[in-house]
Amino acid sequence: MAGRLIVVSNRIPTGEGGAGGLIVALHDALAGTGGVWIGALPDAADAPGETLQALSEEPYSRLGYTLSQEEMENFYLGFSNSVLWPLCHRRPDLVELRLEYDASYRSVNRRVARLIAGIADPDDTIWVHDYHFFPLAAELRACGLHNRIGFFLHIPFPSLGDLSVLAQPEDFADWLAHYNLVGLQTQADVARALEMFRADPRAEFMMDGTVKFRDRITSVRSFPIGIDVESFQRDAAAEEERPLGREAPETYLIGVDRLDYSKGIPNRFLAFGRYLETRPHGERPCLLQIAPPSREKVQAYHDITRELEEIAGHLNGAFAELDWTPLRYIHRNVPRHRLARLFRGARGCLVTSYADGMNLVAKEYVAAQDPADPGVLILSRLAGAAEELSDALLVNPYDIDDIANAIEQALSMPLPERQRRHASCLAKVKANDAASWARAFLNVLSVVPGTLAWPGGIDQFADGELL
Ligand code: ADQ
Repeated sequence: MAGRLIVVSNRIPTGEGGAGGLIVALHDALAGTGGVWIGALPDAADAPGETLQALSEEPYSRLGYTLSQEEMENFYLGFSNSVLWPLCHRRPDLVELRLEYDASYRSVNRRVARLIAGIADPDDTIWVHDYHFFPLAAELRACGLHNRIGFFLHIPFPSLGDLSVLAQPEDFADWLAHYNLVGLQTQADVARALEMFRADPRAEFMMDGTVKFRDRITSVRSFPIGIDVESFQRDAAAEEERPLGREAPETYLIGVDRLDYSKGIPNRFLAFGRYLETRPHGERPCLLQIAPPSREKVQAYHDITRELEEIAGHLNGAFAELDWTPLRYIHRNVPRHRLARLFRGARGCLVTSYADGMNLVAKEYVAAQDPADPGVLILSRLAGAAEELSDALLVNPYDIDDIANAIEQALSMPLPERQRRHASCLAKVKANDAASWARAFLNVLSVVPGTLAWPGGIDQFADGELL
């Protein structure tokens, strides 16, 4: 890469610890090449930030801008998390359309583009992350930037039908076409993105697989995200010396999620209850569910929190005994090294998302296992991870009996079958870790066709003038 790498994400890492796969992957990519990471500062201000604040210079510079309180509500909780999040997670019924959300989303993207344009050199590569910034490349182009700009969407690509719920659905394809490369988690996501372009009369498919959209050329490819396998394995093995003690019951399954309606936690609880009704005599396994609440100001998140408390209460009411609480439901964040230890001790892990870009918990659970005596991953076939981890126990997250049967199967699975399934999943997790994900994306971004449909600069003409 000739110039610097400029990474843009909604949040910028501001402190020590709490590093998930994404942060680690981007940190490695930036530390290797040098560059800049730009994102919003965690605390909202009275007014939108019109400048970038330097947070650090080593080993790469981190620059933050402030969102105003109004933007937190309308851009972040509003358009990003009450329109785009449900839309991409196949819940158009939860979409809340409001003019002020739409206006704030566009104006934040415009302002962030201006801030980036103020520091970008012509040979810098810009890598934009996630649904908060669909229109960012279009805004950067409007500022006159011709740089290579890539986009990675961490969540599922919406279906064509769901897109029509947007007030101006035609903007969506146009926004994406301003990127040189659109990276998605799975082949299924790529298929949905191409379906959207195919249905759009402004798009044309080129012989080399790229999409020509008006005067622009864009490429759409899948780059399944991975985790930092070695560090997770190290944590899990090192912590093994420290017994879990009262932190975990003797025989348990684990679920770890941000508390979100897309993660399918109610059906997981109901399926565990169904399993308990029919379990073999004398077995008393527990489900340890760790799910810190998120985005609580959004009604749908408030509702799912209440629903889960109700189901958990019923389940423990029906099955608990004096010395056995079947469901332990914890609303806190757990430090990563303890999480790795809890994964290693669990006989199974339940990932039952109704829709999920990838689901890193599934990969972390596989990495944390002892290969000699591994637990079993029960994985929703609607999570992106299922495309790679086909030797997990794949379940339909809408089918409670299917999940209950998988729990029974996991708890009674003979050792050779557990080892075989685990070895197959681990090989896939290792083959595609966080660092190789970032490398693969940046390599492709550096070779995909440039922005313009015709070298020489159709860009100098106004949109549509030549069409
Ligand atoms: P998320 O929806 O946040 O990510 P996921 O991929 O599972 O979902 O990542 C969650 C991360 O947070 C994992 O690293 C997990 O260990 C950690 N975590 C969750 N609960 C925790 C807790 N209580 N304590 C400590 N750590 C916790 C989005 C998309 C996913 C996609 C990722 C990355 O929704 O589909 O896989 O981005 O692209």
